[in-house]
Amino acid sequence: LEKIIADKRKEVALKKQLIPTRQLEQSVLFERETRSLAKALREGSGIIAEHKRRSPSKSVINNSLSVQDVALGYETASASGMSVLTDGKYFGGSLDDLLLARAATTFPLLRKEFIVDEYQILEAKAHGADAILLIAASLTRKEIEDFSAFAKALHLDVLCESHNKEELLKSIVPNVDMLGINNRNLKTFEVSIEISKDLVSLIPNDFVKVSESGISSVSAIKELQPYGFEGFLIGENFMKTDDPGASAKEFIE
Ligand code: IGP
Repeated sequence: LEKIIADKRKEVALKKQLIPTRQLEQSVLFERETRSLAKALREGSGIIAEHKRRSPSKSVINNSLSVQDVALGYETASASGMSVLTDGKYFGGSLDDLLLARAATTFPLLRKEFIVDEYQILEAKAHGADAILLIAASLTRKEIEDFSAFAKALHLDVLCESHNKEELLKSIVPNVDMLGINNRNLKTFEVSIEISKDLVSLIPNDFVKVSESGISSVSAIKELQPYGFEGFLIGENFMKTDDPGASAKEFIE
């Protein structure tokens, strides 16, 4: 994770020089009215289905699908929203993926990225996102406060993810809408949904509670719901199949 963050800081510094914020703010999508992912989770299936080509822990998951088809499949399956990984180096994603997912659908989109700078929040908005992810492990409380306030001012929802008590307590910030518990340790890649169960009691009720990663069965969701989880972020389980939309549909029905 430290390496990813260090690379990301360099990447953002370079992009800032090439594409000024003014240019992002002038994009057509900057005018679009966003849709709340938090609200969609509360009112719908609760599934956030992810577009994920590869990952540091699994290498290739799926490299042969078009992001538009995946997006449309997820929307048709009644997912509450979609998470689009935009990191290139470690996940094989891009901001173009976000743009194409936006072009294909109208449901809420989450920009899944390692956010270290407000600039990336402007990029998210300019490429059609409705929500951003903040990763507590790599941010200070002050950064979580500042980035979430910045996102709110752009009418973007904020999902802040943690993996342990310290990170979670740091994430309880008024402008955060959804608190995610990542069942995967981003440092060791170990996964267990018990992490969600262990930490959930620390989350105040005004946040939408989201369990992330390693969810591969409907029974896991049934197990987590009584703990108050209303959102479930699922990537690999859908993306490893030839038709992620159809897998999501089966799962949601
Ligand atoms: C999805 P999975 O195990 O269903 O593919 O996990 C999602 O939770 C995972 O991709 C993720 C992630 C992240 C990726 C959660 N937090 C932060 C990159 C960065």
